Formats: sequence, C-alpha cells, structure tokens
Amino acid sequence: MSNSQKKAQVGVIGLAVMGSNLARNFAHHGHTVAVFNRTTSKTEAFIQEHGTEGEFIPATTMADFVAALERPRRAIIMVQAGAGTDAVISQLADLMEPGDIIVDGGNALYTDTIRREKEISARGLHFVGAGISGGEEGALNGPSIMPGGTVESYESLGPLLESIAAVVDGTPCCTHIGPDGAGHFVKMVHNGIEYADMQVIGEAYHLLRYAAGLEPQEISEIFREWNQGDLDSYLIGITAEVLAQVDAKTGKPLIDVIVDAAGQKGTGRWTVKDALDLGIPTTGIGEAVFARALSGARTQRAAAKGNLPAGELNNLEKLNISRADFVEDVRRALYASKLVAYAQGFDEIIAGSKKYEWNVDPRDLATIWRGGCIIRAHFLNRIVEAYNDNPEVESLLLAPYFTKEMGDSIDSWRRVVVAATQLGLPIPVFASSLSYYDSLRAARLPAALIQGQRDFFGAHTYERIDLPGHFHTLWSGDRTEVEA
Ligand code: NBP
Repeated sequence: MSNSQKKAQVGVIGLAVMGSNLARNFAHHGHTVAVFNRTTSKTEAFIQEHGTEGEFIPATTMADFVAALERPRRAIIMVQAGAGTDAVISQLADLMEPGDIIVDGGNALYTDTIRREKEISARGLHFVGAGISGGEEGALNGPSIMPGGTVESYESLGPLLESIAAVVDGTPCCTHIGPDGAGHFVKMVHNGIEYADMQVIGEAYHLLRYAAGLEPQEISEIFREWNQGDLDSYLIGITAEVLAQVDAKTGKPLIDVIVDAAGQKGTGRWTVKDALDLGIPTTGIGEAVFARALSGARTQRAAAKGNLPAGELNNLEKLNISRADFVEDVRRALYASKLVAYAQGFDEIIAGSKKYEWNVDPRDLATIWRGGCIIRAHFLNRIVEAYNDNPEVESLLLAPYFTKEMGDSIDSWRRVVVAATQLGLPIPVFASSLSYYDSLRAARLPAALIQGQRDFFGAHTYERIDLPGHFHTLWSGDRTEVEA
C-alpha cells in the first residue's frame, strides 16, 4: 500500500534485482520504505507487483524521494557500481541535510568508498559503504551486511539493517565493521574467498568425475553427504542441487551442457590486486581468479586441446587407489584447501585493517558470515573460536582446531595432488594451497638463493642467519663479504 502522508524510515534507490528485494525485505519487517528508480516505469512495475507486501512510498523524482524520508534520512543506493553510484550520491547529497545518511549497498571498490566518505562527510552528511552479500535470495530473506562508516551513523542505521539481516543463533548477520571503506573492503575479500571456495568445490567435482569416473547424479549424492559434516555450507548444498539437475532439452545432466567458461564481475580480481599491494600471499584466491580467466580463454583452449603433449598418464587403478578411498581423500583435500583459502583471506583482512587503521575484529566477520551470505558455513564458528582463544594468532592454520584438521587431512591431500598430477587433471587451488602450506611450515625456503642472486646482479644485500646487519659479497671482485 502506498501512502504519501507517512514518512519512510528508509529509502532504496535502484530497483533492479538487489534493490527491489532489499526494499521488500524492509517492508516485510514493518518499515515504511521510500523507493526510487532512475527509470520511473521500473518503480511503477515494482509497486504494481509488490505494493501490497508492505508500506511503500514510490517517488518519481529524487527530490520527492528525499522529502519522503524521516530524519535523519537513511537512503540506500543499490545501483550499478562505479559512475552510476557517483551520479546518485551527488544528486542525493545536494538534497540532503547535515546528519542524514547515504548508504552505498552496491559492490563498490573500497578505495572509491574512502574517497566518497571523505567528500560526503565534509558536507556534514554520513556516508556508509555497506557490503551486502547473499544475492537476490539473501536481499529478500536476510542478507549478511557489512557496513562501514562512522560509529554515529551505525547508531541510527544499525538497528534498521540488523532488522532485515539473516539471524544465526539469535545474532543478526550485521555489525559495524569499521570506518570509511572497511565494510566494502571486507565484502571484497569475502567475495575473493567465495571464488576460492567455489573453485575447490569445482576441483573436487572434476576429480570425482574424471579420475573416479562417477556420474553427476552420484557426485551430487556425495556432496549431499559431505554437507552433513565439516563441509556443511551453502556452496556445498547448491553444488549438490546443480549436479542433480537434468537438462530438459537433451535429457543430459545440466552440468554437461553448460559451457565451461566461468564469468567474473571483478571483486575476486580486486581482492588479489590488493593482496599483491599488501604483500599477502592469498594464493588460493589468486589461483581461483586465474582459473576463471583460463576457463574463459576459449580460443586459446580450443587451439591447445589435443595439441599439447600430456606425457604418460596414469589412472586410479594403476595408482592402486580404490574409488572409496579416493572419494574420502578428495573430501579431505577439499577441506584442507578451503581452510587455507580462508586463512589467507583473513590474513588479508587483518593486513588491510592495519594499513587503514580500521580496527576490524575478524571474529565479527566470521560471526556475520555464518548466515545470509554465499560463503555461509558451519565451520565459521571455528574461526570465531580461534580468534577468541588467541586474537594474535599468526595464521588461522596455527589455531588448534585448524592445525588438527590439517594433520587429519595432509596425507589425503598429498595423495590427491599426486594422483591428479599423474592423471593430467588440473587442480590449481588444491596444488597451490598445498605448496603454500608446505612453504609456511618449511624450515628453509629457496628465498636464501634468491637473495644471493639479487645480491649478485643488483647488490641488493642479504641478511645472515648468524649476524645482525646487511651484507654484500663482492661478486665481480675478490668475492669477499662486506657489511653494507
Ligand atoms: P545492477 O548492478 O544491474 O544496476 C541496475 C540499477 O542501477 C538500475 O536500477 C539502474 O537504473 C541503476 N542505474 C544505473 Br545502471 N546507472 C544509473 C545512474 N547513472 N543513475 C541512477 N541509477 C542508475 O543492479 P543489481 O544487480 O540489483 O545490483 C545493485 C548493486 O548491488 C550493484 O552494485 C551490485 O554489484 C551489487 N550486488 C549485486 C548482487 C547480485 O547478486 N546481483 C549481490 C551483491 C551486491 P535504471 O533502471 O534506470 O537503468
């Protein structure tokens, strides 16, 4: 029901998939919601379709939209990230008054959010970059929400957002993350972790299909079973659904008629670029982003298919591995690789938080990612426990639960990596995560040689294990060592 007399507690701008579902979610929770879309016909269609679900105030101009909001005004922008967001912010800011709050709920790059927050706060308004995860279904029924911005803005905005967020064990999946770009930064890394999680699941499927020779329906059942244990998560659940789907047109498993080229919108790539800048080895996320890129290089792949020597390939029988053992090994390899990806993602969040002085509490993230979002998973409770036990833990992998899981998985993981390599099947994240793990635990790394090489060609100096200071060998002279 629309009501032009009443003021709205919240407004949503942009009535595409995310905005319309979010607006409905607010209305379902008893809030009056002002709605506006650049193309008015979309607002009309929205009211036509959903107007009876709650109290909406449709606006045909931005001025009407702003006038419909109670103060302090709370307007959530759900438009395409980038130029569209900038345009809407500028129009809104011109119409708003000090103390009002502009929320960008889109997938903005966090550095844009930092810039926007600076500009908007200089005008006396609050600007909140809020990561919202859960896609269409989450926006409607309870997303995971990661708002940045000032503490003051959260006092007004928080209860509203918490009222529509997913709830796990009585706790809403929404909390104040930290100042300016903190919310969008953690949402970015969340998406990066999502890339790695999806890729390791993909690798497990690929091995069960092409190494163990199982059919999609059988693999669906295996994933369903896995979803009862440690791997219990949204992504494992939907994997079972996708694999069980039969294509109505051909009668084949749907998976077999979908082109094997994965798309991406950019948040995974941003996560990796930022990890490079921060010097954090998020190898799992990186390999997952590259795996999508390689899958999409369709011309190059077509040229290479059947034309690159594979060497002598093996099979499970020759490797003396039973199918049942292999399935269990793959489950453990999947879990171990996944834990590595999460550990790396949390390393990046901690490093980003330090760089920007955001004071992000990693426990908050593990808590609010338990529901609503794409990477929601049972084991996130373990991350909360790990940081509760030791907030300064050097890596999540060193927390007792994780170390034990790695110990229980490591032999399986090595067998899977060896088997996949001998079968010629690609497992970029399984393999690179194992290398990361072995690098992390290594007593010595070949980095000593790299330092020697760097000193040889560029006099970059090296440190010694037995003396303080920096040293240089006179490589082109008499090869004695001097202190730099
Ligand atoms: P889209 O990203 O497809 O954006 C479409 C909306 O943006 C329409 O309402 C459109 O208005 C509006 N818009 C554009 Br485009 N340019 C505009 C401009 N210059 N001024 C005003 N409005 C403009 O919508 P979405 O998929 O609902 O996503 C919204 C945001 O949420 C994005 O940032 C997205 O990355 C993020 N997000 C999406 C998901 C998801 O699962 N889809 C999940 C999480 C976050 P029009 O109707 O007049 O063209």
